[in-house]
Amino acid sequence: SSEPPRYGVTAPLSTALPTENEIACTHSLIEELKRQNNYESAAETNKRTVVLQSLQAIAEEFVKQVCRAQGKSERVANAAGAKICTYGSFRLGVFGPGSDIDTLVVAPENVKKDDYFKYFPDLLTKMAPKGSITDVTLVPDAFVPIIKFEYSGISIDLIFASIHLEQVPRDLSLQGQDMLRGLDEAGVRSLNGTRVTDEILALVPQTGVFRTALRGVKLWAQRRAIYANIMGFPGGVAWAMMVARICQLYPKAAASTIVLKFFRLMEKWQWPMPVLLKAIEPGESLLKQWNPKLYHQDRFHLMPIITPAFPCMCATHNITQSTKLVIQRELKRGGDITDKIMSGKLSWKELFVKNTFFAKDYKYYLSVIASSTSEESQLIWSGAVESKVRFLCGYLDSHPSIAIACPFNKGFERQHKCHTDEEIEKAKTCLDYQVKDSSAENTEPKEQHSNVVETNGHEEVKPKQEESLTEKVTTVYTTTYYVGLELEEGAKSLDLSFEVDKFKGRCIMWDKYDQDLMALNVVHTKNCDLPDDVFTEGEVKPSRSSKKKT
Ligand code: 3AT
Ligand code: MN
Ligand code: MN
Repeated sequence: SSEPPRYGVTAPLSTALPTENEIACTHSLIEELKRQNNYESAAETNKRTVVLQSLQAIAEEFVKQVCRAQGKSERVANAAGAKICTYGSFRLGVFGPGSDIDTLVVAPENVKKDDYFKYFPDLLTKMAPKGSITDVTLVPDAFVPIIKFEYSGISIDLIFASIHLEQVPRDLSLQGQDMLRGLDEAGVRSLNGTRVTDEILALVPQTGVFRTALRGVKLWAQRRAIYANIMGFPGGVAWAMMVARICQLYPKAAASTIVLKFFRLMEKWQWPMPVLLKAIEPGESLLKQWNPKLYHQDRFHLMPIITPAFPCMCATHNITQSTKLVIQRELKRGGDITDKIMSGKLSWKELFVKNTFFAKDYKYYLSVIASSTSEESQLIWSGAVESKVRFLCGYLDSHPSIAIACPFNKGFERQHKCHTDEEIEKAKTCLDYQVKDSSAENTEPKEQHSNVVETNGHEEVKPKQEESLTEKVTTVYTTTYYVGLELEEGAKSLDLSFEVDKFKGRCIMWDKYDQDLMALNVVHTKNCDLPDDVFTEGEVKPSRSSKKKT
């Protein structure tokens, strides 16, 4: 007998073929995705292929050079080899015009991380066409050590792994636990980006259907501001696994049906039952895998979505009570809209309507403002604070007066030109961005503060002003993360100082924190006091209520 291959940990829910209407809805979904600029042209994609071929040649040369430097024979150096693998949206086949290429260099065991950071950057600029490599940034001490750069205008994230083989053939497969032998945690993490994406693709019945549905889901999640692992939402890999699971349950369905079922099943999912693409198999090595029966910390995962490659891990451990609620609310909205799309009452563009996080969803916000007086320190400081905002949200979730504490999924960068100490202090809380008006109605044109330079969105950063001889101009760089607050009914006190102090303490515990350069302020902001730059064109900023404060 020729049974069809079965995907997933349970039998499918339906093996029905798509109806004509479902196929038509899939076509209109693809049309809408095209209108939304979600696909890039064939010429652009060809450029990516050329860049990857070049990186493969550079990686091989890199390994050769290291072998020679180690005194190995020319024969050994030539046979050592290297392999360029990809992960992320490029590997999944859901990349758009602005996507980077997430790339991994696999090298034989004698080539180490230090060699990578010592040799690779120079070789890159030497071997790539002149002028095509720009903005090279080395991050050797990151969670996943990485070299970032632009190659012919394409952003590249390049990570590195050294495996236990003497030779790395171009057709090497990274599947199987054997590949992880002898690796430390960092090595495993570097390899697993590719291992996980490869597994996901292997575990869905129809790759094309999966990709189209995932494009729709990713665009929806981005527009609804519920896409960002670091802030406590699912990231790209987690959304991909959710969609993949739906594809397993409806192995013959069209993409439009997958999108609808995705909303309906994920909204009603019996959390904390995990989303699994395959059974978690015991490992041969000592590497820890997700296991709430064994590990206490795994029991706190509110929406566990588990990666399919050994060691299986939870991709959504950052999700909080509030982000879970907001995600479920959005899933409901998505399902309701998609229902109407499938019955011809709405079109797909309705699904992709921008969120109303600032324009409507909350009356009160916390502004978490990381500031610094140098651009370089601001880059690392804002990153450190960003990675902690979800903890603040977690503390707030436990506050009796707070029903929801939901972070916006990205920060807002601003620059402030300050002439006095007083102005510097104001800038650190972005008060110079707030438009003060005493009138009850907020209808007159907004005054622009002269010392404000907008850096958000597509506006260009103005060049630094010349310092005049008589006055010293200090530029304060700020990055603001917003947390929307929904109060419990009848809540009276809103003293959040305990939670805020705990959060601040956690941020400044960071070993690179420098109190002379960096500051962190958390301030209450009412919806009508939100700075203009958080609103996009066509959005109406909430106005002051007609009741005047006395
Ligand atoms: P784009 O099309 O690039 O926007 P993507 O899904 O490829 O979407 P990223 O390039 O940001 O998204 O991330 C690709 C993978 O890299 C996802 C995750 O496994 C890993 N990754 C991203 N950021 C981090 C990080 N800060 N720390 C560890 N891993 C990360
Ligand atoms: Mn990417
Ligand atoms: Mn990336």
